[in-house]
Amino acid sequence: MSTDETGQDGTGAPNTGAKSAAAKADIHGQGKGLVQLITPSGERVSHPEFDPWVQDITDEQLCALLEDMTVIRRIDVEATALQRQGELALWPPLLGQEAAQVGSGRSLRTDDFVFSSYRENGVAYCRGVDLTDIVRVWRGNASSGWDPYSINMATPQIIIGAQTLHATGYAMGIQNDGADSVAVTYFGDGATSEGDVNEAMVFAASFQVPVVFFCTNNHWAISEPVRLQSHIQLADRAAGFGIPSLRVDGNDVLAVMAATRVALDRARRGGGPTFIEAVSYRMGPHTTADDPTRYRDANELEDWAAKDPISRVEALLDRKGLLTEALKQQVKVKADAVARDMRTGCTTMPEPQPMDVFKHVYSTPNSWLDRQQDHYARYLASFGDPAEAVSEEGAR
Ligand SMILES: Cc1ncc(C[n+]2csc(CCOP(=O)(O)OP(=O)(O)O)c2C)c(N)n1
Ligand SMILES: [Mg+2]
Repeated sequence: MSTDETGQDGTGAPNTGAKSAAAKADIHGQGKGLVQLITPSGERVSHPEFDPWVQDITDEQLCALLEDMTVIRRIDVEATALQRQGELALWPPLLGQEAAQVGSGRSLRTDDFVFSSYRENGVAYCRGVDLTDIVRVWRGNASSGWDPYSINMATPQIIIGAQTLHATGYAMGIQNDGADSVAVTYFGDGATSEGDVNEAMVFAASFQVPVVFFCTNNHWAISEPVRLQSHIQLADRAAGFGIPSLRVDGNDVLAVMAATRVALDRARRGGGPTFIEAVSYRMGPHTTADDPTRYRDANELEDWAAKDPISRVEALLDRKGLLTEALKQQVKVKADAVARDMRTGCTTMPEPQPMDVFKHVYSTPNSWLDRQQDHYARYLASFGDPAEAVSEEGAR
């Protein structure tokens, strides 16, 4: 921990003035107390406490992690292009957060259940989501992308932090069932200031339920910097709830994996919740509707680009003599194929029909909705057959 409980930087200096601004920036950067196993230049550094949690990861698995991260970056680039081409209404990029998502996503068991925000498209990829389902909602084609039980991941939550309550409730269910699966909830730095997240942590701690609070500190909540949201490290907020926390380099896929495994293990053994702060950076805009150049310094982006999660795994593999042309080609082919499938799925998905608006409102029929449905069907019929209208137009 690099700060005391008053948010001071350990030098006794109060949080005012220029010195304090620097201290706060350091609190949220890659300062002391950060678990790191791969440095930005690709050096594997030893960490006695966390090394054992990833000692089973083979060179082949490291290559697979590189592939995953490259694929999700490719998905992100493709989806951003689809939005720019008018095929999607909006897209929330995850550029820079690949290690946080893959390191944690690949640590989960199939029977664990994920409750995420809108940005965890990489986690969804790890859960095996159909890529067309990822973009379905962003195309405005459906109100929900997939059946949560098909991949044990709820569809993305837009209401900031609400998913943490769902995860805690689900974890209470796991506890009642006597199962050893875990609910894992993903949210951002900004979400930690929301009532929902705080309430979820109170309940999780009170009942010691198997939930992992995975907070991706990407330094920004739209245009609000994390240093304004919290004068202490976010991981230290958990202590106030009696929840143990880990602060990990979120751009280091192995460190994230180790931390997630620690938290999952504790939860499975009945040890209750853990809060993980994955320190990363949102290298792109908040969404495709945002222009971050209006509120953040280009130097900041440059600093974080030097800590890129993908290039550091490439550097590590290179040091090991594993970054061959064949591997690079294999990863590229896979990423291109996934992006192509997503694009095809997006541009060829059938348009929803007007009456579909009544689907999935209630699980059982009810007369009130039936009446509305009949009324709407009659209203639509009053326009005649749209296909005929088009052909008459053509004949004129
Ligand atoms: C309850 C609620 N308040 C406000 C918003 C508007 N909003 C959308 S994203 C966002 C910022 C979230 O920041 P953070 O939690 O750090 O997640 P990030 O977007 O950085 O992944 C806000 C305030 C919302 N969707 N829900
Ligand atoms: Mg954020």
